[in-house]
Amino acid sequence: MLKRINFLTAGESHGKGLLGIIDGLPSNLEISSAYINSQLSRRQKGHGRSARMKIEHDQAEIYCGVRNQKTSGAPIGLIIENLDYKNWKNIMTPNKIESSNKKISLPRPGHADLAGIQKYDLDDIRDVIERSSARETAMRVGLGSIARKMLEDIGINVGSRVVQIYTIRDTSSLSAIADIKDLNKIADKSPVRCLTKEIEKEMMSIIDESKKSGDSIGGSFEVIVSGVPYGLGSYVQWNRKLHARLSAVIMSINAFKGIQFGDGFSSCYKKGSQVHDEIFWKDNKYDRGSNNAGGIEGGISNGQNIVMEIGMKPIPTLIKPLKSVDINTKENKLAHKERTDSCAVPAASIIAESMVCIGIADAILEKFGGDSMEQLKSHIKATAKY
Ligand code: EPS
Repeated sequence: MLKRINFLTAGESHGKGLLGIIDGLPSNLEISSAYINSQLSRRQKGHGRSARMKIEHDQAEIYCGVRNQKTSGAPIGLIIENLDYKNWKNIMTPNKIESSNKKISLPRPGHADLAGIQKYDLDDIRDVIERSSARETAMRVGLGSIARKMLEDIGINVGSRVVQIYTIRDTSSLSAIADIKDLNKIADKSPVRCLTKEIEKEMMSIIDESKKSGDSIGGSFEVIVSGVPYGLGSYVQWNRKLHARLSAVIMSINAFKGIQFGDGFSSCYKKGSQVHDEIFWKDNKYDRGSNNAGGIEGGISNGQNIVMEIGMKPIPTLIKPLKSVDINTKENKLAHKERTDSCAVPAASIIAESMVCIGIADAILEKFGGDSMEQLKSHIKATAKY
């Protein structure tokens, strides 16, 4: 559902590394590896990650499309090396595997394993694990950070914070944060990206408990976009509606189970008079008094912050595995287990931000056009309404 931007990723979790291409961004956008890497390091943090994150120090090499720290308008290619590859060379080699190759035959419930081997006629679940792994999301953050930089340069900021882990919910509102630009600075200081200190402690201890018992837990987080002008997306055609387009890019992220805009599901169980944001005229512009709609009405941005809550399921690799069936013998056994994260919700919030950056950048380019940053900025200056 992207109109102007295309992107692709490739790479396996324990292979040589990840490749990514993003196409359709304007020329003369200033971008550096340091900027991309600062976003990659945000994704690597979070209480509940596995020891893998101690091995990896994700750094993107800008392979093409950027010269002298400026985009040229050409497709931009990134490479992120997997430092863990050195420990997996014998298994992940594209050449004939010479060492003993122990195939994985016990699919994990909740993972792509069983459906994946059926679909691709594979006899080793390793082939499914490697590409369906959330390792791929490192590249989403890499590519998304270039879109993020474009948005920042035109006054749009994307931030997030964790609101729930397992049963522990942070009900604090964001009203204390005057500028969404500051949200990440505050949330990033917390090991679970939670804004309330006491709840943060509870979230961390529930992650520790779950890890100790060999289990995993999920949760949810809010993503907020500020500085959005009126008119991104449209009501005139199904595939131009902004919330549908954002949902498509967000729901493509591993383990995400649902998304709601503004008051979302809770608004569905209230009366219209309790839900819809009334319209006022204040200081020479429209004012809404509330933002239950989450910044999108009729599939169009309405000048308010775009607010989404996104839910992630517990990771399916369990240290204390669930029941499964051996794909060769059909015997009942326990599912495959290997090193895993016990909770990746804080990291998932960064990945969601990155996909939102791509979705919003795409809608901005669709509405305002332009092949260079100069053209984009002058089109925005001439026609954008806030
Ligand atoms: C993942 C399992 C873990 C995570 C991995 C995703 O990897 P490993 O099996 O190597 O310990 O650490 O996430 C990443 C490597 C990453 O960069 O996010 C999975 O099964 O999806």
